[in-house]
Amino acid sequence: MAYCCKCDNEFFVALFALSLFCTIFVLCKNNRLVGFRDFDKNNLQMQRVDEFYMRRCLQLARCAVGSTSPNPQVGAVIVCDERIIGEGYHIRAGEPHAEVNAVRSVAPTDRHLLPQSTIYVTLEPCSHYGKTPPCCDLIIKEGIRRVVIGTTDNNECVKGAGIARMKKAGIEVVVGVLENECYAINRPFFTYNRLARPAVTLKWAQTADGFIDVGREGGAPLHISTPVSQVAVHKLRSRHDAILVGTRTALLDNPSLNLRHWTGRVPLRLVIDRAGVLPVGLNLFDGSFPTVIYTQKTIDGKFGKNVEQVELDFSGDILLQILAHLHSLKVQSLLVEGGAKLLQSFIDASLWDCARVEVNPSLVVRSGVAAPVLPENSLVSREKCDGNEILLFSR
Ligand code: AOF
Ligand code: ZN
Repeated sequence: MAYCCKCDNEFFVALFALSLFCTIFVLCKNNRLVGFRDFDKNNLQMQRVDEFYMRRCLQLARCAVGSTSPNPQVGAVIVCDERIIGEGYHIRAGEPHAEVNAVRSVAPTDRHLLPQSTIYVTLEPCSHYGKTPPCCDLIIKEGIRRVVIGTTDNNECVKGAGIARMKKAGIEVVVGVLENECYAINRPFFTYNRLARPAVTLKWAQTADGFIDVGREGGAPLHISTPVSQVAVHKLRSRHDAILVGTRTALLDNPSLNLRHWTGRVPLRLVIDRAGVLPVGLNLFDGSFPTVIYTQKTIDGKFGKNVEQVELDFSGDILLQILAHLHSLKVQSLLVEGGAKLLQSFIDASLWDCARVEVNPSLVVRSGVAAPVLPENSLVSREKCDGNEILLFSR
């Protein structure tokens, strides 16, 4: 009988392929195929753990709300074997960053654990010498083996350089855990860096039929807010670096633009007075807090302490000049409180980021100063506050 070696080989190859196929089939059926499934499971578990600790970082970062500008709010947590061994947050500009406070908080008995630890931080660790030294160098020096970051820092001096330096030092770096939340806590900071201007919030209150005031040349303003919703307004003020009003609002309402129903830092008070008509007796010029007057021509000796006059070219675009001036002062967030003309000019120039509009549903005046008009489709949320409706818009 002729012996065919080729047929024999083909037979064994076919048999081998069949047995391999059967083995894979059985393993898959019984969920026993190690590899992708376990890898996915571990990855998912790791992601959940990372998000858990990042949430704690966000809690910490929020402890400094309203106090860090022009720096961002940042929280950091150091974890070893599922135990938080250190945590901290950035409290005030000029003071240590979150990572520094977290490292400092580690007990002497736990310091040796740092090389086996993960540091979680809401913002990319900085790589530059500002008022404080680079945090990425501290992380490298301490030998921390893994860094989990919420979002990158878009400050010109950092922009990925912190991540690059840590990776180069052999550290495992994960970026983008709870990125949206980590971005949201520092929206003004990111806007300021991205657009070279402060983030602009527009704020007004209006009647049910769309007026912000009755037409008046004196007398008391219309009460649209309630005592409770006023508290929310002052809280909003405390979250901004500066507040701006126009000449007519300053003259008719005589606002103080300070914080009476909430605590915190009083924003820089700003008023536009092109022709220098505002009387020195206004609350804005009481010297209790700094005030800037944007004017065409400064008047010597008219105002006391804490009042500065800044000249603008009123034949040009004054909004851009104001925003540029505020950028130079490192003002990252501006609240525009009126009047209607000034608010509308920010809307028309697309120089706004969000708006808070309070509507009193039971107040109808039929005529007066019409409320500004925002672009269609910009409403993002509505909620109730003491019977009034608070509408939030975003561009
Ligand atoms: C961090 N962690 O907690 C903060 C960071 O003048 P400095 O030294 O305080 O630097 C300010 C810049 O550092 C700030 O603009 C931002 O880019 C970053 N802030 N970085 O690693 C922190 N607050
Ligand atoms: Zn830093």
